[in-house]
Amino acid sequence: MPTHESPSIRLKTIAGFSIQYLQFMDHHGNLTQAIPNDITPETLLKLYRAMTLTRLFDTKAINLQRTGQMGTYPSCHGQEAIGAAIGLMMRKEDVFYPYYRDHATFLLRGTPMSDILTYWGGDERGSAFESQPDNQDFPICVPIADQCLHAAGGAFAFQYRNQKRVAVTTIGEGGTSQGDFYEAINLAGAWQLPVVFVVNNNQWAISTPIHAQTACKAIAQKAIAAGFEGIQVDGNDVIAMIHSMKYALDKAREGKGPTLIEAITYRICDHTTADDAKRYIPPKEFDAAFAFEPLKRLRAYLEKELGWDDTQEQAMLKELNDELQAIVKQFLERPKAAITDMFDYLYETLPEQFISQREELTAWNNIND
Ligand SMILES: Cc1ncc(C[n+]2csc(CCOP(=O)(O)OP(=O)(O)O)c2C)c(N)n1
Repeated sequence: MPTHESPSIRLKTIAGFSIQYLQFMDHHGNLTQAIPNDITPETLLKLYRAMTLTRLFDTKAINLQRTGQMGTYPSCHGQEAIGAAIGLMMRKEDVFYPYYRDHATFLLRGTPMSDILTYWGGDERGSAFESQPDNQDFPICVPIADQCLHAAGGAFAFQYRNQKRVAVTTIGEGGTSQGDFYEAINLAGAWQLPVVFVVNNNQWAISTPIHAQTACKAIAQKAIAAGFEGIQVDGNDVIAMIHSMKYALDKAREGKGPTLIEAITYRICDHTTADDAKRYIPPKEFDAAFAFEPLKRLRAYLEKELGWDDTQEQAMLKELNDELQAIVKQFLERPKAAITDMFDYLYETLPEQFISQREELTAWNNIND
């Protein structure tokens, strides 16, 4: 990088930074360093189960969309380790400010997955978590980066009230180009808020590749500009993900401020069901990324270290498929929301032009019902 310095001009260094990268397990499921003692076989089996169910859920959700039973859906194929680690490590009293690729987190936080399908079915009741009156997690946020501001605000409330709670928010690497993200990290740093920013760096923001998105070497370095720690983690290594989540959550709970975790992964799927990634991702690059995905390596590790075998795998798959069927049944059997809801809850008094639209829609619905 060019600098001001020249043989005749000397400058004094007043700050510098480095970004560290964490990995415990490579893509063959081999350890690259010893794993921390608090990560037990039970924990890893729980994660494996949750990540597998997330993958089945994902496939099912795409099928529901393709058969006209659900709306647009963003897959998290190949990115399950990120969401699973967040969901496992957050405490109940913490609050989650999600973006739209966090199905594994919802699963592990005990959110009814039929609510998530309801949401993607275009029905806002899916965000209400009606069966969980204590659930304070925020709704899925599709407008890019808004959720980071909500998380900073929530974290300020926890700090102000002296509560030992942490706000956790997620965002894609592309989303970190948005102003709202910078405003949120700036506030988090200035006030040392108890918030964790997890960036799902899946290399693509729809069709924009990371190299066109930013000149930064690492997204994690954006935290340095805001005055707090940023770390880069192998986001397909669930062990590294849970370790870094634990670190960041403990730190925030102890009043030691925010952390940004950049989770490196790859989007081995379309952006959403409304996209066709084949039109812009080079096939070789796309296919090569499958070798690094998180489930395959965790299974390889479990086979080597815990003797996980095919009989156990098949038994687990049977249970998970039954669980999934129950989720889908609950979603499909939920009575439909009234078609007029979109008019009835936005304004106190419906503006003139919408009154006739509401009537027209009601008449159309009566004919087609
Ligand atoms: C404010 C805003 N601008 C544009 C969009 C359209 N949009 C939806 S997803 C997306 C790309 C996001 O990419 P990234 O942040 O990398 O996350 P990823 O989807 O890859 O997980 C864009 C531009 C939006 N939802 N909100």
